Amino acid sequence: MRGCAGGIRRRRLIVMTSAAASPAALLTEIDHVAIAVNDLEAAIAYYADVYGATVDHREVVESDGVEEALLKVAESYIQLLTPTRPDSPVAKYLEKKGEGIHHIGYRVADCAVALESVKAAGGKVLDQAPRPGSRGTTVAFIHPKTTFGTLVELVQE
Ligand code: CMX
Ligand code: CO
Repeated sequence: MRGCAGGIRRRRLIVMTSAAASPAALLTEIDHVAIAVNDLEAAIAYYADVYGATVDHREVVESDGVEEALLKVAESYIQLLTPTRPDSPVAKYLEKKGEGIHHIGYRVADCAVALESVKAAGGKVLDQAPRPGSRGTTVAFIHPKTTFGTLVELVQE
């Protein structure tokens, strides 16, 4: 059997990778996709009625001025978020942009290590050091202006 048909030479594609220069893979899983909503109960009911997604955890995080409902999807969560006070970051977001995706939470093995890596790369961090998040996690936020427009939360379980 001939390797090349009709005189067309088969070219071997050489895929260049930069594995040697890359840092260790810091993001291990999607922890949650956070959605800002005006009416938490209505959003919970929508996800239950339409997708059969039920609430796994609820919490008021006073330090962030939010109430959340976490709906489990496989090993990740949908984090429905609503503000508890007018100066909440989520209140500002709803006022300016309306309901929608507020941030992505990436699971990391060690939040401090991941945060230092972001800082070393010149990222604008919103937390200089890891801090408590909901459900007993340790978190740190990265400003959307240095992450191609998406607010990023590093989440260590
Ligand atoms: N996603 C993408 N862009 C966003 C954004 C978001 N969630 N929130 C604000 N922005 C944009 C604004 O549209 C604005 O852009 P333009 O300048 O182009 O108009 C810019 O970022 C504003 O930046 P800023 O003035 O520095 O900041 P704000 O006062 O708007 O606050 C932010 C934004 C991200 C700094 C603030 O929300 C914050 O500190 N968030 C981290 C904490 C948090 O979000 N807690 C709630 C969730 C808690 C949880 O998940 O448990
Ligand atoms: Co979050």
